[in-house]
Amino acid sequence: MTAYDPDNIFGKILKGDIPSHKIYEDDDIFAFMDVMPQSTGHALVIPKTGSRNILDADPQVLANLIQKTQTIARAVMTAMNADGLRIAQFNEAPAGQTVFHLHFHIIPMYDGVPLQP
Ligand code: DGP
Repeated sequence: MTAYDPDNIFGKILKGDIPSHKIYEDDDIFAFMDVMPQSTGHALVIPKTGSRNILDADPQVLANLIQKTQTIARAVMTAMNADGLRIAQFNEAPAGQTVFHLHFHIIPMYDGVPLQP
C-alpha cells in the first residue's frame, strides 16, 4: 500500500496551513465541518497521527478515534436536531476515498434523508 503522505489536505489542516471550521480538538483528535457537506451538519473526525485509512492505522489510534467519534456524533445529532446519522469511512480510491488521511464522516439525517445545505 502507498505510504502515508503528511502533505495531504487534512495534514495541512492539522498544521494550520489550510483553515477549517473546528468543532472539537484534544491531544489526539481533531474534528471539523466538511467543506462539501452531504447533509447539513456533516462533520469529519481525524486522528492527529498520520495514517492513510483503517488499513494502515495503529489499532490504539483507531480505538481512540472511534470512541471520540461516538461522543462527537452524539453531540452533532443533538446540536443539529437530527433524527439519525450515518458514519462513513472509505479505504483507498476504488472505495471512494479522496483524502488520504484516516477520517470518519458524521452525516446527520433528517426524517431518513440528508438535508441539503
Ligand atoms: P473521502 O471521500 O472519504 O476521502 O472524503 C473526503 C472529504 O473531505 C469530502 O467529503 C470533502 C472533504 N474535504 C476535501 N477537502 C476539504 C477541505 O479543504 N476542507 C474540509 N473541511 N473538508 C474537505
